[in-house]
Amino acid sequence: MSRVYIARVPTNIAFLKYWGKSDAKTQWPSNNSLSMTLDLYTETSAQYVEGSRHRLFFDGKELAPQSDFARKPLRHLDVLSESLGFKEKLLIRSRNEFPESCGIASSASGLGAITLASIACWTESGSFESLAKKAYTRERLAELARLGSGSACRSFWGGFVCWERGLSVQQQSVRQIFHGSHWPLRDRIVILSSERKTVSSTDGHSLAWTSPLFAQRLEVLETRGSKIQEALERRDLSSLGPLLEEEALNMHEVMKHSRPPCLYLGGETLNFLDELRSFRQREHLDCFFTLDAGPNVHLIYEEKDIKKLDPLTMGLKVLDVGIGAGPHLSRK
Ligand code: 2P0
Repeated sequence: MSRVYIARVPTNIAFLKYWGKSDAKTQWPSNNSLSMTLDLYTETSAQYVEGSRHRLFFDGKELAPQSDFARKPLRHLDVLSESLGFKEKLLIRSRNEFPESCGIASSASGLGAITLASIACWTESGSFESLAKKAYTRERLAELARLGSGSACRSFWGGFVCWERGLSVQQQSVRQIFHGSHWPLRDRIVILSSERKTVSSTDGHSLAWTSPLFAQRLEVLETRGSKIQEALERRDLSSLGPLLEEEALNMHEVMKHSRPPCLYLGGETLNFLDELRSFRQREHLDCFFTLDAGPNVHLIYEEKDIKKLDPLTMGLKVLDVGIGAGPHLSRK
């Protein structure tokens, strides 16, 4: 029987957002992005399977190849096997280690995990060291994951990670800028809606250029990115927080003004953000929000304030996670 290769790849939350691509085919982003890796994983196993096609299971159930959920990972497996020259078909089993229907359908962890598990299986490698000996360094794995989903490349390191677009497709790079121990921030994800979004992130990216606010956004991002890095270096949450909020709202303004508009934020989100503002003023608390391409709110704060945050999120569905150490690979 063939061996089973198991990848655990975390999701990440962007502090400086990837929104808009300069080239979709090669997944070249329009700007640099920077994220915090979360302690929240997708676990995916891969093993050889008989037959003429890959088979994909999610949470124990086989996915029909044409289903919405299966299309992106299956296309990615084809891209990987064609570009790397691996012919064997794979049996892939995937599950998210976060509660079902919590509204965090992370393509970063999902596509990252399928990349790591499949390449580990094809090259029969049970560790990152063994992969590197076969020329699959972490950088190369991240680059291959990026072809499946841009944000997945940032999930190959723990702590704080920067994806730099460089001056050409080939020059882009991903690297850890600070280890998680530098500043173990936390993310309390407030789940305000678990419905599937109407515009996927991939479709949203292509609309960015139709927004009259996009060019202006690109002009300020370099400065904002440098300020975010400086605040991280100094572990200065009162400087970092307002930058995170400004960045999240700026991305959503671009989305809102694209044609057609991408409206990810509803009244519930805006009301919660108002509550957050008055709560932190009242309590003198350093806790700031950021947003993804969806209505849920990510509260970024320091561990010492974990209890102080409870009154704000009481009665709401939340997922409270720490900073993550990055991906893991094993085999059995
Ligand atoms: C990010 N997002 O930086 C931003 C913030 C969503 C909002 O990266 O087309 O799923 O697969 O490359 O990676 C979501 O985009 O898009 C995303 P594709 P992806 O995290």
